[in-house]
Amino acid sequence: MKKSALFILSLIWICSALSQERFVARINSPQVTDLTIFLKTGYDIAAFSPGKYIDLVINNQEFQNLTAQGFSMTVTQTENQLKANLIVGKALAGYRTYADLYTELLNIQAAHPSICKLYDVGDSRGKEYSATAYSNYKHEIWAMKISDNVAIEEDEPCIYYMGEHHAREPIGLEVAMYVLNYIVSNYGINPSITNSVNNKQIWFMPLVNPNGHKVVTDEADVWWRKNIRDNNANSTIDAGTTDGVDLNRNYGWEWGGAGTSGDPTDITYSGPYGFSEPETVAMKNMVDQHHFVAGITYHSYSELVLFPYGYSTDAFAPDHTSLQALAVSMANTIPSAGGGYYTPDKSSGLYPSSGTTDDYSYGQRGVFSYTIEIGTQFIPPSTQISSICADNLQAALILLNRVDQSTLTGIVKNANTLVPLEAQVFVQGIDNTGAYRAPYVSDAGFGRYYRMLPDGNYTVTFSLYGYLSQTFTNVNINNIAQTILNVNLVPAQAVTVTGTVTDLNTGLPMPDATIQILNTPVSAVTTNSAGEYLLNNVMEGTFDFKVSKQGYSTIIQQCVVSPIYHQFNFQMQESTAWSFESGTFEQQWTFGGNSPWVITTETPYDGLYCSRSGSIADNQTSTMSIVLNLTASGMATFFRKVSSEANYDYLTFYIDAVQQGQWSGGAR
Ligand code: 0X9
Ligand code: ZN
Repeated sequence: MKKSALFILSLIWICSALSQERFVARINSPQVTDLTIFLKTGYDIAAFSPGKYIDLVINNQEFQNLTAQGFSMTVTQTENQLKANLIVGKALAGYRTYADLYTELLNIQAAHPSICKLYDVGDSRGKEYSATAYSNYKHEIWAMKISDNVAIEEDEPCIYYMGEHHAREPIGLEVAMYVLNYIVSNYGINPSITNSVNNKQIWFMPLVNPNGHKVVTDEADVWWRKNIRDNNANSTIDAGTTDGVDLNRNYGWEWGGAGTSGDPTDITYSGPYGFSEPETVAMKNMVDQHHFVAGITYHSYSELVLFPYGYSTDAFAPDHTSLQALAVSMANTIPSAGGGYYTPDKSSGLYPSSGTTDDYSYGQRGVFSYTIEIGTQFIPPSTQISSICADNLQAALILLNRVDQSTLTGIVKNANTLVPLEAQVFVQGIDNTGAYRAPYVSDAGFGRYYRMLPDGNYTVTFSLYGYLSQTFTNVNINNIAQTILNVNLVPAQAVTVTGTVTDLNTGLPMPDATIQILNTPVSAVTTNSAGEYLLNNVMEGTFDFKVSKQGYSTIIQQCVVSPIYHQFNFQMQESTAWSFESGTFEQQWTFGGNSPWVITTETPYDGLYCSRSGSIADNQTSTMSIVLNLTASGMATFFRKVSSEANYDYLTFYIDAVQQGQWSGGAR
């Protein structure tokens, strides 16, 4: 009796272990809509090659469900195969462990102290936890800088190479280390490399996710992708996807948007807020502190060279043309397993995902940042590591050298004191195109800027509050060399700006209207009882004035302030306006659909609050309406921000049930 009970117990255990075991299943020649379905239903998408295949990490139950739904699938990578491929230990010509990496970095630094310096750029998540489960996870994030005068921040462009955000993608660490070793060992031998080391600052962050890497190299879970944030606060590293944040969803650019999950147990969990994880903060600090112009973050797999933006198919980078050109030239050098070469694509072409390294790096700092999806499987057999690395070298060197031509560069200084200035460098035809990117500015330390552009002639404007702007026309950019344009900005004069605000309909002066000069340090003022305002110490220049008052339409108007013109009058039109600044909805609003709208502090147009649609699933709606009894005709306007699946999910605006407008994707 006892024996059979034991037997049954162990049988059940084996069955559940088998059904829980995950593997990669491939759907060949998928329909365009298939990927959308898997993205929406929260599947773990291993890879996607447009038109060719979708790979999913699933278990037996999911395999059966999908087969029942009519998908024809083949298993391409089993857990045992991953483990067999994963020969661990550098001594075995396998994948580096954290310890291998650290020892090697120290050795490289010791052997080449004049050009290599190792920096501890932050703690891993595991280092913060005290529970015993984390005692072997006290890893640091290491960054190696390679340059002459390596201990000094020089006036030279910085380039980065990062490896392994995702734990199950250890080939990224290998490729980053291969490029590092190649550069170090060719210094003083290969003139091009010597030149790059002398005139650039090259940063390697080969292992972004050391905790996750350990989970994989220990074979505790070879499917691990995220870091090891203790989501359920139980002080242990839970099997499956319960713990961890997807580090490539945790960057603070369009954080939490398309292609991310707010559910901690999901494989693409973006974390509680942007930059919540120490690993991404380490990278943020790097990008904020050094003058990067280009970088690669290595992932696997799909044989792709991806460039920003990735958060929406509709959001094109202002630098799209030159970003794409560089992706094409890199991709054309990396041989694909099935013949041909890697495919260059805008990141969202793979699938839209938000909060990624590249979108932050490019969006915030204008860095030409790329994701290279290496190979055709998560963990290629260790025997293939060296050839895969060698195949990726040339692309890394092309990126390294991009800034040497088809680039506008120079230093911006104060014309009187020659102190370097952090000035905006605006290129017509580039910066006024595409989706939002933070204005490109020269660095504070040297006043240096780099603009990598398509060849041609440009009009470029240099501006900084407190200085007179300067515009240069016919600035020629070519592939022979850099174009150098040093600019000395002349300090502007301070003037007193005055004016009046009146009611458009009555002509009467308007007290208590607020006047702001946007994007300047000038403090806002309000009009007095005669509708007059006065702003002291405004520097001459061209600015957007914002005039607002409760019950009136806000005015945003460009004004050119100079010692001659410094009086600006405004007329405001009465309107019924809602800005949700009380933090709750006024009672006139009604809600419908599957989920009501909510008041949030996320991305308000002005003030602290705005209204956001409720979270909904497929074929659901979230509506917000108001009844207005108007005595005269008028205009209805609103500010909106849309982040949805382009051409599938829409924000729609109706008046009296007649559709007035519709927006989808990343449209603003
Ligand atoms: O999903 C990711 O983070 C990357 N793929 S991976 O299979 N290595 O996980 C791709 C990120 C590229 N960016 C976008 N698709 N937006
Ligand atoms: Zn990845």
